[in-house]
Amino acid sequence: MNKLLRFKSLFFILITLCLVVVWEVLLGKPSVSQTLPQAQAQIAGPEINGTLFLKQQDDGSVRIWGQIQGNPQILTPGLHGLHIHSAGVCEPDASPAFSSAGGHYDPGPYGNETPVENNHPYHLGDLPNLVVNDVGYAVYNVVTSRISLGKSPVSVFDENGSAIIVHRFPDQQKAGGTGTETGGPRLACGVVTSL
Ligand SMILES: [Cu+2]
Repeated sequence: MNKLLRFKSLFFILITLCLVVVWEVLLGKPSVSQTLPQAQAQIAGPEINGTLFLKQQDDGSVRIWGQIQGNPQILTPGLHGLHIHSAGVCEPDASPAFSSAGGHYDPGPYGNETPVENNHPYHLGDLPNLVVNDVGYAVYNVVTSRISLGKSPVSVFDENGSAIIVHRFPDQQKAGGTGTETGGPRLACGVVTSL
């Protein structure tokens, strides 16, 4: 290779590198790591529907917010247990309804998802109650540091996914409580899906 050709090749490489730097710096192309994971769950059950959104926060916690409404004869005024369950499966016709969503999300070597009473209210998927008003409408807005939407040992996006369940009764958040005291029958369900 003659000297001129080598010089031309080097020059071409340098120009290309400069253009890449200008593209990244001046045009402010966002890097993937700046985007915090988001997800949603379309909540559905007999005469109940709604949407919950989930967003990873800067501090690593996850905010969960949205609205759920239903026939007030079914989604009765007052408190209703709401949890992240261990499998991303919502089957209203399962017996009992939505039982295929499994127990409360609780991964790890000492996880104890079922029977739910054994480790309640210490599961990673245990959350504050949904508060329903007189016409069967509820706004939910909580922050939990127990789960993650990203790559993490506590990510809700594990092998079999996760689902959010709304229960008939209040979750009394009580250790050693019965199945009924953790919320009882399942009224509605939504698979957590990445946005
Ligand atoms: Cu539950």
